[in-house]
Amino acid sequence: MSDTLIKAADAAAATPHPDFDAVVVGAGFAGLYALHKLRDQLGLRVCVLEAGSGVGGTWYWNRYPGARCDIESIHYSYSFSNELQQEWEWSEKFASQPEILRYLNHVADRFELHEDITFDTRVDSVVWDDSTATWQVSTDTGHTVSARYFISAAGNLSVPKEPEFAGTDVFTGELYMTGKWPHHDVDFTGKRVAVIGTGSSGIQVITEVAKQAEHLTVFQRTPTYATPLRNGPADPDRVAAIKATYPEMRMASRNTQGGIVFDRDPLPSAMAVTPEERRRVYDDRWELGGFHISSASFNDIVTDKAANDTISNYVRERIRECINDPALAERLVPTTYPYGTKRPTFEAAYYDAYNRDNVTLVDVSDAPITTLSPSGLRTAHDDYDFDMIILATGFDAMTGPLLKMNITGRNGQRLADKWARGPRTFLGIQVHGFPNLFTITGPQSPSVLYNMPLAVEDHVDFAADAITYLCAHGYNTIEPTAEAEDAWVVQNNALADQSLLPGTNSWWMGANVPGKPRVCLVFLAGANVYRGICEDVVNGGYHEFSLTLEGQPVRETVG
Ligand code: N01
Repeated sequence: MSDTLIKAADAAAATPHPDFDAVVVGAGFAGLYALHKLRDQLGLRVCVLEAGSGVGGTWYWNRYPGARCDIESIHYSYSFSNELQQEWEWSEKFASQPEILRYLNHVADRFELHEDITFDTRVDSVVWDDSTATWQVSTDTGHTVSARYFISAAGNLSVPKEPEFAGTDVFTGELYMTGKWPHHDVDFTGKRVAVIGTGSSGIQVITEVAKQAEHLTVFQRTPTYATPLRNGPADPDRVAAIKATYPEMRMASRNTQGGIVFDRDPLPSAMAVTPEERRRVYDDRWELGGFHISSASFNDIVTDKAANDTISNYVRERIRECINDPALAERLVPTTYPYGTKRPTFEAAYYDAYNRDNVTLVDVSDAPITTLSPSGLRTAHDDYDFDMIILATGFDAMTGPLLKMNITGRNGQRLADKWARGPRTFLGIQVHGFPNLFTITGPQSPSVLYNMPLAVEDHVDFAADAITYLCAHGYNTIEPTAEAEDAWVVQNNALADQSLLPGTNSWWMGANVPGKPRVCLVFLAGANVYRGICEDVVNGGYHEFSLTLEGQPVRETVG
């Protein structure tokens, strides 16, 4: 625990003033920028609490072999400092986890952020105290600090999903989770390894483990539609061209749906062109790699089933071409859900792994894994022995990180109770009944469908603007009205219903965690539309919010 937190906790009992103006949870992309923005630009007293022993957030925890970002580095980086974006050099088109972690450490050093971060400290209770208009933030180290503003920068994919099978404590071999990978080297040489899960994490780790393990067995419940990433060394000419107009490029990116300017613009509809033209577009985006195929082909592939069939069939056909054994290929081809209704995955030699003699695919869609055993695992059909098991089974996404902190708002209302049937927010950043709580890239914002560094900058800027507004008017608290929140929830659900997403069991829909409410967790109209809505709210003087001065409402609000 840092001296700052101990001193603040000691002083807490003695003073009615909050220990900090703002407590920020998490020191990943969002928390680092929040600290810089609130401390260095607004002049607030800020404390960052971080469960890990270093900065990096998702890039600190997900250090499994093969971990790499599938958004181009030149986009997947901060834009808030032109000096920073000019001076940092990415070595590859798509950065690996170690390089992103080096970048985030560089940012923390460059902006002197470490000194206000308390590491190895997990927030386990956050309670609003109406009498002092402060949040009381308690940690697993036994300390409580108070703050006027509570900023969750705890991430969207930071709580690994609880295994759906029993026995993780009885397996006597080595057990790993991609989302909590150890800091020591893991040697797969000569080992019989199992990987469970074939999402983004699974396909990256499978690709690497296949090259080393004596034998790799992949347990697949649902095949993925993986398309080529096409990584390579950063192209100096392309980098120079982007850096020459970086601020303009960032602004253009923010005005797109997903926060990335692609090499191609998407066409309006897959159904408005001939089959030959469609094929030409898909082939072209396939060759370009990464998100080009999903985000820069046709605009209606996740809203129109007939349009979707064209891309789903195209990707299926291309997957078949990658696998030598036609029967095995059929087991790797997704058939039960439309392309793009789960988060797209990108591969480099993932399918090649299945052409190796040391890799076996086990389909557990009909015969689920029931338990790990002392020597391996058991499905409804068979027993398997392993030296190592790797869980790549995903996350309790979006709401999990917030609910895990046990947040209690006004009148003792628990966030977990309020969200029992799914999240309720306004703009995905504030919650009625939870004053001065800001959820960076929270549920019902574009979040994971918006290039994350830009998404976190926009949200932190929104929070900073709201705090500045409060300070300028002498107000104590801000929270959305119930009416504004209701309307936002309705709008989110209506957008989801206009898409193909609700029909698929994805983490976007909360459907990967048994018992979790099935509701779309992401605002689907695009970052550009969302930014326009936020701008109107700010320019309109926060009319969708209740504001208080010394505990008294300062105006009757409109919904
Ligand atoms: O998790 P997932 P992830 N028995 O939920 C399977 C980001 N990310 O960690 O589909 C058997 O996608 C599950 O099967 P099913 C990215 O946003 C980005 O891979 O539920 N299998 C699925 O195959 C991504 O979307 C990058 O039927 C079980 C897998 O486990 C998000 O993180 C890299 C099972 C989970 O896939 C999450 O990705 C990594 C069970 N009981 C992550 N339970 C890049 O930028 C679950 N599964 C490249």
